[in-house]
Amino acid sequence: MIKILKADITTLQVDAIVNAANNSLLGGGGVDGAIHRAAGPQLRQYNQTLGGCPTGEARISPGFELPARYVISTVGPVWHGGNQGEAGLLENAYRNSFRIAQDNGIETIAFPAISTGVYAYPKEQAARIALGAMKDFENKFEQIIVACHSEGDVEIYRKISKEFERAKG
Ligand code: AR6
Repeated sequence: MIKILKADITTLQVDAIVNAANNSLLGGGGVDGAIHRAAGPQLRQYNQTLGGCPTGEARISPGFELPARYVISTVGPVWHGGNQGEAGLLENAYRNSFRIAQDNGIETIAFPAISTGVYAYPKEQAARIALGAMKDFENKFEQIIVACHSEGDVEIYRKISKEFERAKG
């Protein structure tokens, strides 16, 4: 089941929340900053042992002080206009997050809208890629949550979701 919600991802009681991190995995602004603040300083300490993460890949850490058991950090692409492999990299970020979740027995997982903040990926195009990957993994998970930061983002995801349903016929 895929659920689209307006939520602060740091408050969700799921097996794993996904972080839209940067290559260092050591924290930043946006959702990354919020997750590091809520998890506490141990997340940064733990991530220092991981040695960073290339764009499109994912790494897993304990959730520390978060209600979620794990944080899966992935790095989405910076938007440079769309001709620099951004779509493939964003898709990889979602798919590799799902794969590492499966490897760790995770059944409930929440995602933010990766790359659509500081990294400036156009929101509708990003939602189409996110929901496409989510549909492919839907039957492998008990619950997949899209944690939107605003009502506007909820509307974008709902609209794209309806497009997918219609295309399915
Ligand atoms: N819960 C859910 N979504 C959130 C939250 C939250 N608490 N806070 C922000 N968002 P961004 P990016 C949404 O900029 O574009 C960091 O500095 C936000 O509204 O967090 O992948 C990293 O260290 C937007 O829809 O991530 C990197 O340097 C979405 O999360 C860089 O930003 C993603 O926005 C990554 O940029």
